[in-house]
Amino acid sequence: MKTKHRSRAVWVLLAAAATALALGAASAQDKPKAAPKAKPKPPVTQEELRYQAGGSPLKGVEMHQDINPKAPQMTKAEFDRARQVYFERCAGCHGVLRKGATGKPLTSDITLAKGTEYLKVFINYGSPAGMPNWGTSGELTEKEVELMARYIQQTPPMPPEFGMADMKATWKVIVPADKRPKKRMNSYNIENLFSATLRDTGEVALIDGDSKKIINIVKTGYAVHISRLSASGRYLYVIGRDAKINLIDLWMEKPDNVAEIKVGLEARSVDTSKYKKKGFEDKYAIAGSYWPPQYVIMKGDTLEPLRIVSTRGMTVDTQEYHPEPRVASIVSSHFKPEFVVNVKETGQILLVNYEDVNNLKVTTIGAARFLHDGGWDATKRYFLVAANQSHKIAVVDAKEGKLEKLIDVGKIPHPGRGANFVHPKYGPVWATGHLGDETIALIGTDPVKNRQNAWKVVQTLKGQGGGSLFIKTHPKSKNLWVDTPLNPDAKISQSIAVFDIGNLDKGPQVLPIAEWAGVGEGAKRVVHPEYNKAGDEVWFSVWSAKNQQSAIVIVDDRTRKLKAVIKDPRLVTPTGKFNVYNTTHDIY
Ligand code: DHE
Repeated sequence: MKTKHRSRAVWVLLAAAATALALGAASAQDKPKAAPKAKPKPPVTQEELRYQAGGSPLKGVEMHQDINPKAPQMTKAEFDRARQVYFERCAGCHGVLRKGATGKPLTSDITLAKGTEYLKVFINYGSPAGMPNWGTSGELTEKEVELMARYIQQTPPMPPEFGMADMKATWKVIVPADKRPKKRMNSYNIENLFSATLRDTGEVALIDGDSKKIINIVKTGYAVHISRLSASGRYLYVIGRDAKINLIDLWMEKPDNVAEIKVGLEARSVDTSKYKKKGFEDKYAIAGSYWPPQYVIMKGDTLEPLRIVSTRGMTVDTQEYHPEPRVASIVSSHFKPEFVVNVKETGQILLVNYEDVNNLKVTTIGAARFLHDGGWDATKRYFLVAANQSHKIAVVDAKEGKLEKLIDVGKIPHPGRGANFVHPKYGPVWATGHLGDETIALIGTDPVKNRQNAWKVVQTLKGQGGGSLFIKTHPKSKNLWVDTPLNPDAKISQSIAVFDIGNLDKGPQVLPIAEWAGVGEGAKRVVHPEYNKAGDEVWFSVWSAKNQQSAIVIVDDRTRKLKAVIKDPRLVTPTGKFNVYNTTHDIY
């Protein structure tokens, strides 16, 4: 495929250029020392970098400078500036405490041994293993490169912890539960409402899926990330990267915030109790944080924090202590009163039984490192989650409470919640796209009637290219939609690939979604397909910069033709969209 060759060529060129520059510069400036070694692992792609190297809200948090006499001197002002750059550019890959995540560890025992000159070369020119060339790309000035080389030899500053008292101090019940409506006070078809992330304004747009009109724009946390629904579909939970959760009551005349809390300093995931049998419906909410590494169980209708549990612990493979294992995705079991909590850096999956929150029972399932996002199979018994840097999908049997299988897939799987459909040849499958390559892996999910295909990649499709984040279908649809918003080629990032489930071998049709939006200049990345309740429309975000026009494009699922475009000056940087019915019932 042309695209495949082009993206590969870009990576090879980048890697070769970085090697040549890094080695050349090292030999000129730093002769006696060994040049930075080329690691055997494949280079980090541009797609991956764009995804990981986002700013962290920790950049604004005050942290103590611990003076290490062996480290090069830094004034407080220099230290603070470098810390800000670190949390804006580096923490996503190297971790808050520099213990290493996608990127290498940068603890001071390692960096002090390398020395300032060596580190300057590394930061300036990057490395074929994936370190960006921060200096030569112009992202950092010469002065900043030198500053960062000194900074990473200091003892990593530790952000503060965030315990019960901190949470309670931020907790606000805006409308007490007994003052809320006793029945639905609006005439919206709530089940077909969409909560759309407005990433850079820290808001969600509540959009009526029937009329396509914006009902309300609700203020939420910083760089808001995802929305999830309570089991009844009444309450909407929104979490920002700053770990602020907003609880929105969809029964109000104009749905709006009724409670809020901050559960940490940085977070990505929230979910609610979905086990129906013992009255757990809408009873609890759970949120996981990146910093501090912990999860908290809250009262579902007020967000009152009840139990905080740390995720610090041992890695699944080398069984070493990890001080900052971030909580990635959380889903809620339909089989048991359990949350499935995925701990990224340790690779452990926790089944947290919430039957008695004062005596929590937690089953720890060893999977693989760098757990990220995932979803249920169609029966909702099995949870499939990407261990992204391990290039694997882990399958958990939520009924038996055990690891079912670890499956090798393509480079850096990124399913969102994945896509379930019945393959004409292999029976029920769940699909994931990849950030690091153009493939789409279809995994058999039926160990009863299609045993020979269960927990195997039964087919690999070729999409438009790497940089895929989300894949989607619907039980009523014959289409499989795959986005590629992080592909470096604008043609690919601005369009969508759609496969015919009945004839997957035919290859995809490509639809120019960004062009259909008619928004003029901009990055116009097409991201996150989401169905309406009926399963006959697919919604896409056309995601441009904050100061440029964005839009939501709605496609008729049967004809694959443009149905509507939502354009509004308030729709700033729309990314994820969450249909109330599909999110409540985990339909994807
Ligand atoms: Fe996400 C889900 C983490 C960047 C849009 N993202 C998730 C989940 C995690 C995560 C752990 C799973 C939550 C769950 O299911 O409980 N995302 C991260 C990051 O750490 C990362 C790489 C870097 C960062 O700085 O945050 C990151 N994510 C992004 C984006 O840049 C995206 C594309 C745009 C945006 O809005 O920020 C983005 N992430 C999303 C979306 C989902 C998501 C839309 C939910 C998908 C779904 O269908 O459930």
